[in-house]
Amino acid sequence: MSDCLFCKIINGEIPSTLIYEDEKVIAFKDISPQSPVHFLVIPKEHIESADFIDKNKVPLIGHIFYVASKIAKEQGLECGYRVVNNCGNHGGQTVNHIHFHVLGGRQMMWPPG
Ligand code: DGP
Repeated sequence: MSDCLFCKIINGEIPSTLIYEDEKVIAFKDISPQSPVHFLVIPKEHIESADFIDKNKVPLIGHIFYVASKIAKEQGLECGYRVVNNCGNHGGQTVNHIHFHVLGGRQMMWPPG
């Protein structure tokens, strides 16, 4: 989508600190890190939110979790990490291209705010 911020990052129109790329997804550092390690894993295909995951997209979402854990290991998060997907207004979603936050490098608290 031409007006989507994360599509622009995928296309290289907006710079990012890319840490992983394959044919289906990219991962890059969050511009406003909430923990010592905070990166986003996103599909190259524009999917607005978790509410728009069709049945045929289920393998792609599994791939995202696979990539998230692979990168988490590479980033030294051997003590654990949190994967977060914010969906819609009440979920706190601010960018309407589905993305999974991976946060680590400190103790996470529960419940989230
Ligand atoms: P969410 O609130 O779940 O929609 O998270 C959106 C995240 O995207 C937020 O943590 C900040 C991040 N973000 C927003 N704009 C940019 C950008 O231009 N570059 C990068 N690297 N991250 C961004």
